[in-house]
Amino acid sequence: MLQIGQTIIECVQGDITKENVDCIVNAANEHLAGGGGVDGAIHRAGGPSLMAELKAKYKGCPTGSAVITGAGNLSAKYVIHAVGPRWKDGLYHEAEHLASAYQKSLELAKEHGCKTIAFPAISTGVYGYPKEEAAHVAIRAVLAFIKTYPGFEKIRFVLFDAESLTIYQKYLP
Ligand code: AR6
Repeated sequence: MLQIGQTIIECVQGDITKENVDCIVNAANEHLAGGGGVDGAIHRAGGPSLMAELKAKYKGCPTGSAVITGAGNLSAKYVIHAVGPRWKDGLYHEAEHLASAYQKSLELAKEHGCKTIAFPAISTGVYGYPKEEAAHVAIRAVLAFIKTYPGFEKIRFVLFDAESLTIYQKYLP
């Protein structure tokens, strides 16, 4: 846990669909088409209204950006669908795109008056981003954002596997 101003940044192991926060972030794809991993879990738990809203409002979402919908049956108010990069070899602006996915998510959360937000480890599943590097990028992006905007109360990284939790705990003890 790390506290900067009024913002608590913490990491926990768990299923992000169970989080009691204003908004949860999804690791989506550019087509906003749904899929496996955390995306599948969020759409299953949230119900069909998420996909209906995505289809009605958005044509897709470029890598490094994010869009927002309601959260259907989830206890969160919003789901932010962020698109992280597929990992190639680190020479294709992966870090920049990943940082941007976190930053855009935080901007949307701020615009919608959210005080609490939960992130998964975007890109570290199907998209193959090395977990340690991805954690650095994620934490750096969050710290940079809260320097300019101190209004969040809680930013949680919800890690599905023990390995990811251990990595985050090194930086957010
Ligand atoms: N709660 C929290 N984290 C989870 C959960 C959960 N319920 N389920 C999985 N994770 P991934 P990506 C972790 O593959 O790499 C989808 O098909 C998982 O262990 O969900 O960004 C999309 O539609 C991993 O650490 O997302 C895209 O096509 C992290 O979430 C593509 O996968 C991200 O893994 C996006 O790939």
